[in-house]
Amino acid sequence: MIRDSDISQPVASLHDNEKLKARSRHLRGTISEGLAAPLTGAVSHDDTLLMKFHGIYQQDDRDVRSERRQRQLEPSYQFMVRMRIPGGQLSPEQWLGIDQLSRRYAERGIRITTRQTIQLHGVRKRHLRLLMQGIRDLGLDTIAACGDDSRGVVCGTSPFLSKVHQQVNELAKQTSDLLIPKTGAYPEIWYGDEPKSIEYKDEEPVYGDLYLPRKFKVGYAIPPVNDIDVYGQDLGLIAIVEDGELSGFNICVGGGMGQLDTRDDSYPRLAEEIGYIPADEAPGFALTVMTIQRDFGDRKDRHRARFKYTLDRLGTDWFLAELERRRGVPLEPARPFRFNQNGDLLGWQRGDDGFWHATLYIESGRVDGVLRERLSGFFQQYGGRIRMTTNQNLQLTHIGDYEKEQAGWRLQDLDLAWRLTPDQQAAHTISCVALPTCGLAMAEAERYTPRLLSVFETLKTRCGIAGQPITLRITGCPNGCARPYLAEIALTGRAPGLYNLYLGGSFHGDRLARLYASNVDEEAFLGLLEPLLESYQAQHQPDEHFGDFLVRRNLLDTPVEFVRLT
Ligand code: SRM
Ligand code: SF4
Repeated sequence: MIRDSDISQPVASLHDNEKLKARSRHLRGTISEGLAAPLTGAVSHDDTLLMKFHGIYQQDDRDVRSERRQRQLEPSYQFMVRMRIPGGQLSPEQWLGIDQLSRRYAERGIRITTRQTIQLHGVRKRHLRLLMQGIRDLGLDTIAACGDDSRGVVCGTSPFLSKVHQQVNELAKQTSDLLIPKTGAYPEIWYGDEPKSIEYKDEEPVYGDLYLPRKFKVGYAIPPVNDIDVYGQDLGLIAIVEDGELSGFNICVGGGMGQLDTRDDSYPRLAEEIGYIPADEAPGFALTVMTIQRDFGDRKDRHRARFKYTLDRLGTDWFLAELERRRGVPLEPARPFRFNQNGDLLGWQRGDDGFWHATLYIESGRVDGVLRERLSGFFQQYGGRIRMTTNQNLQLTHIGDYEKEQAGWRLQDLDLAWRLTPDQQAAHTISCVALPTCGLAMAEAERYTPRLLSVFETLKTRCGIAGQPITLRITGCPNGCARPYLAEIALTGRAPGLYNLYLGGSFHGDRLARLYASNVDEEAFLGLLEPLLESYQAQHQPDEHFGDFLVRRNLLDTPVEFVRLT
């Protein structure tokens, strides 16, 4: 039972999701009963919400939704299962195991996400437990990959490039372990474990009965690469390296992309830098920040519940004072560092210890069909490690000098070598899943990407800037899963074939793009981009990126309004 004294808001005013969490016995609900119900492929509304905390989303195949409705059939229910892989690292055996599970239980291959983990789509209810046990047998799990909790902690660039990279990666893993929910519901429901006790009350010492008001995202970036988009995280930690050693982290708070086109009081927000902490404090520091959000986040209005809104409502000064009260010491001033890009470094790189690492381009992170076959073939004879990136790409890490040449030949043989040096524009483009699985998608994203890349390339060539990398991101709705508002050019879905066009983010991911045109189709947005790209070609300064050029020349000050949807 929750009491008013447990939280900063009266219990009666809580959002229904909060009340559901409170009575769920730490996320048990009636999930087990729902899995056993044979007459439907779905689970109850409440259990769909609780299952998110277990890393599982109920979805339906939207391509066949209306046809099934006409035939008076229930939607084609299926589940998306998201793994929690802090830092995104896997062994080849784990990859091959996931590949097998995806063939057996999922209908859409493997999907690398923008938070460097893996999702399997199209899993039927009857296969869920088998899949979850298969994931456990690989030494992995899905707990808190979704839900109102701390999501998988992301960590930038290859952990094996230097000692500092390894240390930061280890801290990311420790942070993830510290922030993970402790409920016994997960092993009980998915593995059939006996409950440790029927008293659930002490199970969640940090989260309590209500968990968090909303999701909470933590990310570690290692300059000069801002591949994780640190300014889009609820809590971002930027590694500060002094005399070749990791000294600590600059802290930034309150980033987030999600917004609703229907609410003016929802918006993407850039995380603000507030100070510096010594390196070994990082995991505990993340816990302190998360508990401030736990105690003060809005539990009435879910659209205003993210940490960014807590900060804007109560103020950064208030937050700093609360942080100091809980830590006992103020933050030190932020220290100097520099980012020079926010995409992945594709191709081969050599670490300080002499090992090689290769980053392969994977369009929209989708690994299915021939690509899945080829990657499996490669990993069957591969002695290194694997890492997913936050730009949906795949990294082969820890390849010795003597193995590099052989790995190169194998990549050639399997027609994978071109992925080390893909087309510049493709390498700087990411898109979210969207249709047909995402229930919130209003327009295509992943499935539209090949065509978008082709028409955009043609336009760039016509404007004389074919080789210029420009960050381009597309999402099927304004929620921002591909972090569009940090790109130089972004399209966010409004309706089938129609997008809002955002322009002017920075190449380093440290400035928000602005809405330039609403509800534009392909012809319209290409038409709007053409004169801007031409001006850029003719007038940009040496090394100036497209987004910086648009802002310097004030070309975004007058947004263009197009067809308004009724
Ligand atoms: Fe996301 C919801 C997919 C990264 C902001 N996101 C969803 C759901 C679960 C739709 C839903 O709620 O029903 C999508 C599932 C689609 C599907 O069929 O798989 C979904 N989000 C994804 C992924 C798979 C996109 C991708 O193509 O890679 C990413 C999975 C990350 C992971 O492994 O954990 C993904 N989502 C993000 C990011 C990027 C990031 O974290 O770096 C963001 C923006 C950052 C942020 O959180 O502000 C993001 N997703 C959202 C939001 C908006 C949240 C908000 O504050 O308003 C939603 C909607 C919601 O939560 O209500 C959402
Ligand atoms: Fe779905 Fe929207 Fe996220 Fe794309 S941005 S995956 S459409 S919620």
